[in-house]
Amino acid sequence: MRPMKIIFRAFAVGSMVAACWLVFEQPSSAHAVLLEATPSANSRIQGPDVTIKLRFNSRIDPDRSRLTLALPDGTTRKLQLQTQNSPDTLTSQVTGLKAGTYDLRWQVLAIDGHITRGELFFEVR
Ligand SMILES: [Cu+2]
Repeated sequence: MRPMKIIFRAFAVGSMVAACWLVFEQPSSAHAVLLEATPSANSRIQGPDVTIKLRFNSRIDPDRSRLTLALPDGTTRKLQLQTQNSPDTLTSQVTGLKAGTYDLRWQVLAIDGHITRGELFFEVR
């Protein structure tokens, strides 16, 4: 009985590892991941007008994606997305930014139907 028990345990652990791999690895292959950002994370840039550009690893549905900017005073501003020059990139032009720290939040819908979100901080001087 003992060897059978060990074999069963090994099988159970192996199945769990396989299940985790399916849950965590498989869907992420087409999720939108941020590859490049302007302004880059934690950078200091010159205001008051800033061009925002986010490039992802997959095509983005601009109608179901949004950029929000949290201002130094704590309020948020929904950013107007520009017409896409490239299907994997979102751009926006922001004007009138005063000195301070800004939090750019993005939420995007990738072609596989999954939404991903993230944020990055930058400083306007
Ligand atoms: Cu996905």
